[in-house]
Amino acid sequence: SPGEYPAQGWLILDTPPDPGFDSECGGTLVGSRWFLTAAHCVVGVTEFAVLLGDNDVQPPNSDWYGVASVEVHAAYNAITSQNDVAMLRLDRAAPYQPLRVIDPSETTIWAPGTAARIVGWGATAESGPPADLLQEADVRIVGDATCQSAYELNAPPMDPATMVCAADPGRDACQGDSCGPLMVRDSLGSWALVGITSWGLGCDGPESPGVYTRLGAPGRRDHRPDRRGG
Ligand code: 4AZ
Repeated sequence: SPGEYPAQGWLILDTPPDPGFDSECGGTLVGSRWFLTAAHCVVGVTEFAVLLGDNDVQPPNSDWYGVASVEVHAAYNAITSQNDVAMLRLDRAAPYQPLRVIDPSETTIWAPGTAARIVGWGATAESGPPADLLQEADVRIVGDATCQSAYELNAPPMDPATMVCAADPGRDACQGDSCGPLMVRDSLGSWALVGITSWGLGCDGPESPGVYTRLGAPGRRDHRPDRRGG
């Protein structure tokens, strides 16, 4: 409903050679002029616009922001999707409540099995059209070993040092939700940002969980999936 996710923004992008805005992503206001999104949404982009304060992206839209600067994570790897994060500085302050980013010391509030929420204007079915109204879905944090197993035959694999997975039957991020938030409730009942929608096979949940940029404490990169299901 209007105002339910005040930090949610719609990021539209112009990537050459085609003129004009040609792709759509999400992103999250984390400070009055700071907009956190994924690197894969902004690399190679020449023009940006961010819409805030509007849950219906069909015109009319009133509160557009320009982007003054873009900082991509220095270790972003476009081939492996590691460190898929970028910070945009908006050209003016936005009057909406920013979302709190998880602190690395907080680990219990996003443990495997925890209920989490994703939002976005992406497709509501694989290969379907994007949504006009902001959609929400409840998913659960998936353990690192389980997610590594799910993408064991995938190249590149799921990297628990820089990625976290979430899924639930029939509920997943899809094309156009990219670069938006994965949130969990903190002990006060407020949302905290734990992930950024990054990649995944398909849009349909548990066999191929959605993979998110990991904003909390890194998982162990040396851990290999236990084939006996542990
Ligand atoms: C995408 O194309 C996309 N199910 C993002 C996340 C997922 C699938 C597709 C995860 O932006």
